[in-house]
Amino acid sequence: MYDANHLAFRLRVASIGRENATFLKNHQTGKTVTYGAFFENAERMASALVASGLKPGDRVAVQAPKTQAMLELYLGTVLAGGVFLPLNTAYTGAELAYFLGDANPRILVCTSAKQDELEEIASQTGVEAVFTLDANETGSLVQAQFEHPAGFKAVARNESDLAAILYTSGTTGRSKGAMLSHGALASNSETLKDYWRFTKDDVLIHALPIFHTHGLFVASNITLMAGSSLIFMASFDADDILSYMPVSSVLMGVPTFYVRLLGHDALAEVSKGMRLFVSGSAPLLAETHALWRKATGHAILERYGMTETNMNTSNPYEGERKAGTVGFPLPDVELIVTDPETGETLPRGDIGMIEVRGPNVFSGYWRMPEKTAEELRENGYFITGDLGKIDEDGYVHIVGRSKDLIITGGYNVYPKEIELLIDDLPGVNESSVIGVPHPDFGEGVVAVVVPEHGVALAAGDILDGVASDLARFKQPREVFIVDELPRNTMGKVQKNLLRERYADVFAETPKR
Ligand code: MLC
Ligand code: AMP
Repeated sequence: MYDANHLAFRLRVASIGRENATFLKNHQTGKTVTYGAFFENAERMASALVASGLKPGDRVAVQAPKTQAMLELYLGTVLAGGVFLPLNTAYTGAELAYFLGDANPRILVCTSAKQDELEEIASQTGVEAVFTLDANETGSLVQAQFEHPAGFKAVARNESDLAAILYTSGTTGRSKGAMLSHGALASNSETLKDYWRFTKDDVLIHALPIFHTHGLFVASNITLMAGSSLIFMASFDADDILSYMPVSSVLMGVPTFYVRLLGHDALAEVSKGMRLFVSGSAPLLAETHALWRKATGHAILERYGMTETNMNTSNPYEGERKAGTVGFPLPDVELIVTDPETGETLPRGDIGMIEVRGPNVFSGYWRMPEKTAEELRENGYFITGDLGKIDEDGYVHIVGRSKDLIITGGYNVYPKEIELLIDDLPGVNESSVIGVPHPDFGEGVVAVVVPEHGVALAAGDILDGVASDLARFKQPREVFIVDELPRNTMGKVQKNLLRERYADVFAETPKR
């Protein structure tokens, strides 16, 4: 039914013979699904996709709520030899138009609320079929899925064939599609499963979105590979998570999860039986690490990854989990720190550019050979854009970023994309977008705007002006109108000065 290189096979192997074991419990409906039923559903989904015209290598783009059907669509796409392309549910029509135009998917799956708008865009970008995922709606892929029997024979794939494309924003303001192969995804999940000691007895609280690396590949793939089970929640809710801790063993989250959970009195009691807390996607403050340990007795295990590489490093399962560090390179991952100017490898302890190489690294940016060549060296090292060092004990520290990037609640926001939109608004001369400390999201987005001479602009003009084009999480939370931006002698805007000036803007914001 499956062949050994195939991601779907490697995800299935642990549950062969355990078809009646629970794979997923749906928090919203209370229903559970067994491994047997889940894989059968994925096979039906694969048949439905093929019947709709999917050929090996075709992209299946999906912007839909987090449901079991979406996980079946992921696996069904991979089984059918397709390339899964999940999109953040917060993206607006304008943002989606770019992704569809760039990726040219054969099939698009979206919500009925967006169907009319997207069908128009889809018809101009070569999409052949548009579906929804809601079983109760006409035109639902779930209805088509159950018109087919289980037992789909996986389309043969090599390790280097693509299984997914995930878009990641870029410093130029144009998002890039990171091409992820069957081999890269499978090997990284296998490594993490062993490194974090996942077994079939684990129950993972899954409250992350599944359109990104963290929730889709790290959380879902590891669970499948270990034959563990998921408590599947549509989104983060502190009370719900706390209520599941007594019957769970692992939580994976971005730092915002931990900051928010710390505010709850029940934490100490309900977390007693938990085995592991993992944090990533953004820096976890040493203070949060210490407070968590005090409240629960557990040291959060922080790891470091990215869309292009999956996971690169992790604090150890056994041994010291050092706060403020992201631990050691994972088995098979090589990590060096180089001089950003010369590319020479620096001695241990020196701060420089983090570069990584290994089976986890992506295959390049979709239809962007120049960008790929800029960031992926011929010797296989990927230039991450993160600045860091390796300390005397071998732990990797991330100390900053050479890329102009804001990470807010685990989502990446590239200032350039927002600046370009603001600069286009009437009455705007120029703008600068920065990230400053935010007690809940880690960093919050701030726009500093210079109006054209003699024009009176208000913050609301800027916020209203970008609202329909930008996902909510990218929209500035504060806008300051100023006469001029600070510049250095070369004329470059000094963002560091702006970050200092507005450092306390969110100081009064509650932590939640
Ligand atoms: C929601 N909002 C955000 C936001 N999330 N704003 C900024 N940053 C965010 N991350 C907006 C909402 O639209 C809303 O707007 C307001 O903020 C308050 O929303 P909320 O109800 O508090 O948000 P919530 O739904 O609770 O979501 C917060 C969150 C969520 C942190 C739980 O953003 C989340 O799940 N983040 C995880 C992201 C993730 O998985 N990243 C991994 C990327 S992979 P309004 O209009 O009401 O003000 C990767 C690689 C790796 O990075 O290493 O893992
Ligand atoms: P993304 O492009 O969404 O995959 O985000 C990847 C980026 O998130 C990395 O390049 C880092 O800058 C950041 N990141 C991920 N994990 C961590 C971490 N544990 N600590 C600090 N930064 C992190």
